[in-house]
Amino acid sequence: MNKSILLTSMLGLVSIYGHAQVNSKKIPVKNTYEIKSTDNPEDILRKAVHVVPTANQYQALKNEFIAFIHIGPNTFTKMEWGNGLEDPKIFDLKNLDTDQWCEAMKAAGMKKVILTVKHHDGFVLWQSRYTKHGIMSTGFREGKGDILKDLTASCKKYGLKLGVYLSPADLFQIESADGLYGNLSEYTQRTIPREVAGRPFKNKTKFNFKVDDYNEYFLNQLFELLTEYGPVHEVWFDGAHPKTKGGQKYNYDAWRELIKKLAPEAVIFGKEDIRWCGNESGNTRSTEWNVIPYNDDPAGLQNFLDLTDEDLGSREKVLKAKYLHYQQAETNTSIREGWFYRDDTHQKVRSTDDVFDIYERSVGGNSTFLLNIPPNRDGKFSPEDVKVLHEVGSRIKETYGQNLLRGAKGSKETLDDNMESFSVLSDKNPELIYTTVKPVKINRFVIQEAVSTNGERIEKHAVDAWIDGQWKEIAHATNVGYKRILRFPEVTSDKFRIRILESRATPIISNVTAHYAPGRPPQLVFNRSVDGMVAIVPLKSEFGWKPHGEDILKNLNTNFKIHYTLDGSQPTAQSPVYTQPIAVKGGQVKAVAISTDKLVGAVAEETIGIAKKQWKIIDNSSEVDKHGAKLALDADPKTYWQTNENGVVQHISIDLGQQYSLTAFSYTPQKENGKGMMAKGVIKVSNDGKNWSDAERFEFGNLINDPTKRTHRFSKNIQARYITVESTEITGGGKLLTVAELDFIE
Ligand code: FUL
Repeated sequence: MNKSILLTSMLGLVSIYGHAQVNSKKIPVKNTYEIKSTDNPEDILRKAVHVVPTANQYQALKNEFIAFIHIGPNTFTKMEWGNGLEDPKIFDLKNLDTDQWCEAMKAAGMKKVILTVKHHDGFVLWQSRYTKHGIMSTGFREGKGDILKDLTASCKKYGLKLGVYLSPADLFQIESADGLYGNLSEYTQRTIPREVAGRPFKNKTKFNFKVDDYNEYFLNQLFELLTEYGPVHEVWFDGAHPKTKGGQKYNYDAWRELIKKLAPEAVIFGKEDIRWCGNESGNTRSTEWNVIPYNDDPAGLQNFLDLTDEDLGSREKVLKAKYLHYQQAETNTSIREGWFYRDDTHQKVRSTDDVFDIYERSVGGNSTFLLNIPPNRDGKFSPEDVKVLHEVGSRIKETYGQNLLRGAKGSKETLDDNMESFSVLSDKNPELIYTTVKPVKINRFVIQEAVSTNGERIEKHAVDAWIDGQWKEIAHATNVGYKRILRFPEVTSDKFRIRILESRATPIISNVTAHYAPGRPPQLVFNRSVDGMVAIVPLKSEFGWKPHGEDILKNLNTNFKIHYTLDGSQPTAQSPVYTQPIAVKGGQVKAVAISTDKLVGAVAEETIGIAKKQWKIIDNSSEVDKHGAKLALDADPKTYWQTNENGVVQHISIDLGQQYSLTAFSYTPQKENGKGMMAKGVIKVSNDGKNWSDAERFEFGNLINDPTKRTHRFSKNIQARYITVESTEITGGGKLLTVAELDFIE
């Protein structure tokens, strides 16, 4: 134990500075604290800073960057959500190379991989004793293949941990005549696992639970997964449900008991251990607290709600809590558009810059980064995905592998790379100063609190550099928690200072490092107006950190040029230079920023629909105040058309102004309130605006969790001047339709 640790344990928490902070009374650390009606605000704050991760949660935090794998029938049908009625034979996997997956994940610096062993369609990727709806009924290795088995072996070989995603929603069990989901079976005492002749378990543990048929099925499958593969380090329960039936309930108490016994090292996602960050786009909160207020004791909770509010754990929220519980966030997103592989031509792959940016915001924002890489129909990661994973790994190593404070003078416990030692700051003057041997050029600062022993305390902090004989603030942020990465324009100095501006108790810091990430040309995005003019602009969010009101973007503008192409080819330094919005009739636009010192940024691409200037609405089912139908065609995704709440079948008919040969159409859902998204529909065409015929049906899965623009590619070109989009199913059983934007692509 170092001196600082000894000091805290002897003194407990001391005195008050600046802002309300808790005093010396010492209480034990716990994973959950109940708030008593007699607790005053100071008592509550004291409890808040004594809420710490369990050993499993702490290990999971330390993994930082982990992988998700979505593969299943959807890989072959190109759907986001299956329907449970797929013939297993469509899962036409011929080759499988889990070593190739693991090599790439390892190169990226990932520590764990979670496989969708059963997605919502109910198809299982392992040799389960309890169903035939899965890999055993496919031609893959003559029905003997087992993806989880292959992956377990590859994980061992590459030193990766393993996790399983077992979807509670199960469309096969919902839709089949003798399906178990919601079959209203009786709750009776059942022994888990149920023995199956000829396939005994080596693990002889037995459980007795009072459950119904579907819970028994689910528990039997969990038993197989947790005893015959692994060791399993994460069990992932998705809250998404394309459908439910018969009021089916989940006996989470039984699931929890079985998991705790059979996979004692596992964290449980979607339940008490790990929560969803609230979106699937890789967005992060600027303040992510992991000490979360609850109304009921999470230890006995059956249903955990998705927590999507921007503020989950501020002091204000904490003071109203009935329970305070440590529940860390996982930032889950996909490297590709969608969770499943579709193709290598139209399905966009995130660039290295983009993935690295999400890495810094999520890992450096007190959360874990869970990145999905969907294998292709050849059972491999596609080359582009592999390239990005390798590049991200190198970027992380180059930036964070080198601590530029190494050898500096300053608090030893924060410089020793050891999460277990820490420095207790002074209450009067809560700051840390580091003096490097010689001046260093930096643009990243990393701070970690001693969360496993002393909880989350810091609410606001700033970092200064000693420049021209005085301190100059170079960055500031709110909380810290497990890890905060601060990004700022580069500075060169030999003296840096961390100032804690607000804290719930005496700040206790375990690690501090500084780094330099070479500047990169910015990522680009396209903004398109009704008349077809396309503006190419740097992505704001990446540079949205303006520590002193300096516009970093403006600085950058002088250092790079944007080049673009309109014919689908890769833009290079020889391609036209972008200076002002360009007239684009439709088709593919690609653009890249190249810096004066020849660094090439990530290529951005977008398929632009035909210009909307000539379009006229000839008919629409209804529209409500302020949400007129024309807002679906105004090229502004922030405004939207909304119909009356009178049924799932809603339509809009448009005169495109001339005949087109269309290859695809896109639907952009509104993001304001998640209401009325178009899950299914039909495209109708006409050449006179009067006589219509059905052209093609379409379906968009998973819109509620991922309300992003979706594209449906027509099976063959559609020739039309008049076109109708008609909904046939609305998300969440809704009866009104909303459309932020419609696009048609030539
Ligand atoms: C969502 C699911 O519906 C998606 O298909 C995907 O599995 C994602 C990770 O969670 O809610």
